[in-house]
Amino acid sequence: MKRLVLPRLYVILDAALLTAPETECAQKLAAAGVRLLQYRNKRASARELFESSKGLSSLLIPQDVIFVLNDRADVASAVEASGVHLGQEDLRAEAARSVIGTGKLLGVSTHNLEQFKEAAATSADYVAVGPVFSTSTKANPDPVVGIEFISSARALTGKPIVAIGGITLERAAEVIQAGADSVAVISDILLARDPGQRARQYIEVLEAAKPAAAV
Ligand code: 3NM
Repeated sequence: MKRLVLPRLYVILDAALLTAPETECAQKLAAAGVRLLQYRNKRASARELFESSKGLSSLLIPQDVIFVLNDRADVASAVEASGVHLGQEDLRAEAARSVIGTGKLLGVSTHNLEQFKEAAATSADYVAVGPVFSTSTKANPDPVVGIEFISSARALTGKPIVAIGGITLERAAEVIQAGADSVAVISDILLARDPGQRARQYIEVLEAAKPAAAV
C-alpha cells in the first residue's frame, strides 16, 4: 500500500485565537506555502461550523491545500473537506470512517501509549500524539507526554505521526528528529506578528530537519 506522506507543517486554525476572519488567515497561510490546515472551533454551533468550514473548504481545496475539520465527521463530509480529526471523545475511528468514506483523511488524537496503540490499529491515516510540551492553548490538556513518547510511538507504527502541544519554531526540528512526520502548531503561528512569515520559517526549518530512521 502506498504510504501517506503528510506535509511536515500542520497548522491548526483555532477559532479562539483568530483575530481576523478564518478565510483571511487561511489564505495568508496558504500563500506562505502551508499545505495542511485544520479548522478547530470548540464553541460554534453545527450551523456556524458548517458555514465557516464551507468557506475554508471552497478556498483551500482548489489550491491543493489539505483541509481537515476538527471533531465533526458529519460537517467535514457535508463541506467536502479533505478529512476529519478526532479527539478521544468524538466518534470512534470506524464510525467516523463510515461517515467520511475511504478516500478521505482520518486522524486521531492520542495522549498515552494505550490510546496510541488503539488508534494505530484502526483505519486512521495518521495518529497525533500530545501534548509533547506544555501548552496553554487547549483547555484541560492531558499530561505532557514528552519528546521521548514520540520515539516510543515511532517504533509501533508505520503510520504518519503528528506531534502537537507547545511546539515552537525552536523545538520543531527536534520533534521531527524524534520520529514525528509532522508538527501541529497553533499559538506559535497564529499569535505571531506575521503568521505567514512565521509559517515560512517553520517550512524552512522543517525541510532541513533530519527525520528519524524509517520503521
Ligand atoms: N491538542 P499550541 S495540545 C489542540 O495534546 C491541542 O492533543 C493537543 O496548541 C493534544 O500549538 C493542543 O498552541 C494545543 O500549543 C496545541
